[in-house]
Amino acid sequence: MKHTVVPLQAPSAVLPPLPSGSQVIDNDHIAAVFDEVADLLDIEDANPFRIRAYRNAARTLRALTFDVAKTLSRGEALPKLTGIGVDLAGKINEIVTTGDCSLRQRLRSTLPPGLVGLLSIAGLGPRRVKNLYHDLGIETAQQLCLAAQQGRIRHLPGFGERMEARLLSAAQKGIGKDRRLPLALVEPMARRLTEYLQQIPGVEQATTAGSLRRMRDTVGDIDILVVAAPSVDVTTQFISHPDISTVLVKGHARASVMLNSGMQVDVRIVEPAVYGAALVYFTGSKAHNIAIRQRAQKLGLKLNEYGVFRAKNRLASTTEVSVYQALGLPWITPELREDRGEVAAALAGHLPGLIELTDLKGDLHAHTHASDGGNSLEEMALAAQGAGLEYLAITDHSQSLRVAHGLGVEQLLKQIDQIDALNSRLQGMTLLKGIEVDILEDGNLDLPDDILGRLDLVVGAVHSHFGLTLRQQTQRLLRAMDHRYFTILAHPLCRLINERDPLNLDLPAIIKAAAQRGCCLELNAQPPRMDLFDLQCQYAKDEGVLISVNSDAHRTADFANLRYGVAQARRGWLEKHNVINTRSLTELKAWLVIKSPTTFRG
Ligand code: DGT
Ligand code: CA
Ligand code: CA
Repeated sequence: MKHTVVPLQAPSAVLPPLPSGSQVIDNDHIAAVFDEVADLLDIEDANPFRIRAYRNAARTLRALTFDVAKTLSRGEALPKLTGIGVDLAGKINEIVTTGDCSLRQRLRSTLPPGLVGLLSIAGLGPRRVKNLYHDLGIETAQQLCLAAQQGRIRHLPGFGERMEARLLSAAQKGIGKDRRLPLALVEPMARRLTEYLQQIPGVEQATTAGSLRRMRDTVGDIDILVVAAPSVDVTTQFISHPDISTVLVKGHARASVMLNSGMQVDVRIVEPAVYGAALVYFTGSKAHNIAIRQRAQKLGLKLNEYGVFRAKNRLASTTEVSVYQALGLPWITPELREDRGEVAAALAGHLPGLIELTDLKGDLHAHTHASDGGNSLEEMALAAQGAGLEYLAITDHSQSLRVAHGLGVEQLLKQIDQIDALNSRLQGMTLLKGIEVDILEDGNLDLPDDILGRLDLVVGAVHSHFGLTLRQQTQRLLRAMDHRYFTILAHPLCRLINERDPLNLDLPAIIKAAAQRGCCLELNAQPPRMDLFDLQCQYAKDEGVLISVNSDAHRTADFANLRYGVAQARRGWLEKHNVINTRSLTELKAWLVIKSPTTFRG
């Protein structure tokens, strides 16, 4: 992930847009352009002398007592200035006459667009941005927050725990304003608040509700339900939390605030006696609440956030189980509460037996430092084992993905040997040989058949040409899936939450094709991906397609993300048998053999 081949959009501006060529540009502005060029060259690891030349020139320009643009507009030549030779004088001319400098434009268009934005985060200079990008693949403020929350930044040379905390707080500023954030990013924000609330004397419990409790892939705002006696003043203490920037509402039984991150938080305080009913209500979804209220009406009952009532008589309110029971329903897990048939299924006794994290026996998509990962084969194997898995497929990138140091045939052959050698030493963990092979623009795969045929499995993925038309993109994927060694389509939609839209695809056609060809579709558990979406998993399941819930781990810590994948799978109604990597290694190997070319190729 964090492949640098995101489509090149207009980079977010650090500088104000440059005036058009006809306007006069002052020395400070030219200096700012040179400073940015120096920053960008620094991130690009350019020659230090060249970088210093731009910084020195910027300093010289700021110290001048005359206006460069005015001099040039009078048709006069610039006097000889310290540190500004022919080349830089030409650049000054270019900025003054065209309004911009082509070098700056080129640098901005070849570096991931988010990097320029990272430079504006307090505490981050080009050197640190470069380290974050090269060592952890961090390109955007959102990715920086996620990495900081996971404690991955402190280990970089020259960073440390305090710097990580400072960067997290700086990078979070405003990130959640006007947009939904990935679940994994919001969870720790909510945890800090619930832990704080929990410590307030008289508070019995503080629980997250809303979309966060339903484990939706993105969260609009944080909802917290607090249980306390009415005599306890919860909100006065709550609003003194350091993460809070603005108090929107403050009453005795509720508060709404904005965090520094721009996320809104709604807190409701209830008495223990109505906890269950309130939790059902504030967990939602709204659509589910409406569906169960209709169920209550059918039974001649009334349902609200205080309980289930027959006339004035309260039948249930203390626990969620009792509330559902009073409606003649079994307890419904929060992930299913979306009004997508769960009430009817509950009534009929047909609620799915949803997959659990402990059902996963392996992971079929992971990287090592052979491509853009951060750890060795052995480190990844041991970390996967530590996460409770018995097998792990190593699927580094293929050659055409140059920014991720994709593997060519020779390197892959070498890795195959390394995996064989390591497998003979490992106990209770088996590495499978795979590749995350690029699906090229025409639907061909990025490596020849004779090498793909030597692997245990082939994970195909799109990392370029995101903007094809619906027809072209669909044909491209169908063609790739036709390939005789194709096993799993990775992150089928290629979306990155808040950063890249899903591909333009005829997904039902892809799902049908997967069913016919016996390919799996991936549910990629990286927090910014979460791809397939929940509804699409449900659709794939109905069409008989197997899903592979994969971490796409680039580092040992990434196996922790499998939790989010399983949550999304549960939201998609998936049961253990719908997910290929719940199978034991023996069963999986048998399936991979059956899927082998001779049997499978139609
Ligand atoms: P979000 O914040 O957009 O990620 O999604 P939710 O589901 O957390 O929505 P939110 O925060 O507006 O409301 C939290 C829960 O409160 C929601 O899931 C159900 C309940 N709720 C809010 N407004 C209404 C309403 O007008 N009617 C009903 N029945 N329930 C509501
Ligand atoms: Ca919410
Ligand atoms: Ca809310």
